[in-house]
Amino acid sequence: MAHRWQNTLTQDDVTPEAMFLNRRQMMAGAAALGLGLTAQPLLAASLEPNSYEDITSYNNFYEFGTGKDDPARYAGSLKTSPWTVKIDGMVDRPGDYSFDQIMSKMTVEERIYRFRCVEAWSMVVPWNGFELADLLDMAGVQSGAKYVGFETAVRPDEMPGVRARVLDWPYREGLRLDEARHPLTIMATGIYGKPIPNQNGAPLRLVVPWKYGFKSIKSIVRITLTDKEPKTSWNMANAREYGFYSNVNPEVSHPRWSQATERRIGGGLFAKRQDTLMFNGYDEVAPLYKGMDLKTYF
Ligand SMILES: Nc1nc2c(c(=O)[nH]1)N[C@H]1C(S)=C(S)[C@@H](COP(=O)(O)O)O[C@H]1N2
Ligand SMILES: [Mo]
Repeated sequence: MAHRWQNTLTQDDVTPEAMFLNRRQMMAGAAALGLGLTAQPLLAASLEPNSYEDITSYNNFYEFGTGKDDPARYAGSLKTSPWTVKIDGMVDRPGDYSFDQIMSKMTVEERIYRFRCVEAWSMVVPWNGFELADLLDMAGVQSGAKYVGFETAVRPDEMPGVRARVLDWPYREGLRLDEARHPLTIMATGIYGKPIPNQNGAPLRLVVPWKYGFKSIKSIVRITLTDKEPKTSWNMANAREYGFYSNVNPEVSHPRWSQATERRIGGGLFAKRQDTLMFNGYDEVAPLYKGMDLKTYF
């Protein structure tokens, strides 16, 4: 049966969680034997993903409340089908694209990424998704475009959190076009080979693994190409604490806490904190910021 979160024409059938785990053990075994491995499996072997339970029960999704367990409790009321993403601004083919229309054109793959929240906790998540660059190409980015803006759905009837004015809804995020087109930047549509749960941003959400988690905006309904830096929710709420770039950087403290270390979710109460890595360990993005003072453009 065709699953609506992935394109069965270009992708093998969904990876069941059990198979996924077996494959990981295989990779670890192969690594121990010194067998040649490509970069992606090596990455898979070196990152121990959090459990499905951790990933889907400890969440930030303020449209459903500010508590970590509010999204899992309340996001079930979000109606994610049918779903439409408006792509507008500086594109050749603006329009309302249905989720199914998008998925019929995209190639879904698995990406195991570290995920670092600005609150200094972290997880490792096995996402399923496609590269944002492919979606941008589908709409045809015009030559003057320099930024991409994103917006989350606002549905007071389905989202109890938006009745409170904690943020100026819709939740907004943005990337520079070169960040958006970077091959690490994905739109996630699944976790552990299952459709992405509502609390994690169904039916599609951004994942930018070298930036603090709040940049990875959930349940996207609008993508706008522009030549001006888009307004972003956390920067609008508190510009001193949350910049537009928000690259993970252990050397730049949040005004109220250090970013040098992080607490890995699922490690237990007495687990040792681990060091936070520059760009969350994704050094390949460093050239994007060449010549920029990352203390000023934080
Ligand atoms: N629309 C929307 N997107 C959002 C948020 C939110 O409150 N609303 N929270 C952000 C924050 S702060 C984090 S850490 C991540 C959490 O993603 P997760 O719950 O899948 O781990 O989602 C981000 N995307
Ligand atoms: Mo976060």
